[in-house]
Amino acid sequence: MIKWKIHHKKESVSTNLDALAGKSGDVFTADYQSAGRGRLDHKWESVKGENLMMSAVVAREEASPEKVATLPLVAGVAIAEALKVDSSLKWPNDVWYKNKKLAGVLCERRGDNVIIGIGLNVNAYPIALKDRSTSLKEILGERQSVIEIRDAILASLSSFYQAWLIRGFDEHLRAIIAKRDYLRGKTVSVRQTDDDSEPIEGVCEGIAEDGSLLVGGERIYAGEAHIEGVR
Ligand code: BT5
Repeated sequence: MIKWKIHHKKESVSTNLDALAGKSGDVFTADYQSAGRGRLDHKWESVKGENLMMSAVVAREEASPEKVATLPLVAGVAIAEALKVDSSLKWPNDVWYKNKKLAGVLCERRGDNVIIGIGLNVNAYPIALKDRSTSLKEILGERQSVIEIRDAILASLSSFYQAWLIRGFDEHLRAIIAKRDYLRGKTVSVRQTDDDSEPIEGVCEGIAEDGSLLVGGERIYAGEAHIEGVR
């Protein structure tokens, strides 16, 4: 088990920025982020004091960039397995409950480390995103302890991360992910991040051994997937 060391702030700009000063095993948390980040130029919205925002630092070790590409999925499944709700994983880095987003993961490679940023709506979701986000409180009907959930996720992250370091993105891990795969079997439209091409549309066949999304026989490495009727 990784022995995590927590560094908490009431207010941060972004815990992923705080984590730049960390070493392997450090975890940076905050009650509020003034400029929480998602992928690309997306924002991660805070609701003061209500939710989990944390960035765990792990050693990159000998993990190749290709291998690190599967880490957001490993973090996502670690979150999903730690929660007491039946959540799904939405490629590449989200945890959803039914048709709403519950948590997001932002992994960044920095020097010898990877920063695993996790935002999870524990007791509130941003009002402006009410049509497409939810919280554990909304699902379970009562307030949840942010600290208990933080600790459950860190324990789960520790075991999934260590298994991944040893065995990689193997069949066993992929089978756990496949059971929670939100997109598999659905007709999706995926806007690719790296080019200006038309979105790829087709039935999603799941996630491949390199972490890419399989749609209509094509492998998609970075992008945003949409299902008709769901924002
Ligand atoms: C993510 O990006 O989902 C990654 C979010 C990672 C946030 C954590 S918090 C701790 C650490 N420090 C940081 O600064 N970041 C990490 P992406 O897939 O790009 O999704 C971003 C999109 O999710 C936004 O464009 C909104 O549509 C939506 N969103 C923003 N805040 C949300 C929230 N609290 N709940 C649900 N959806 C949200």
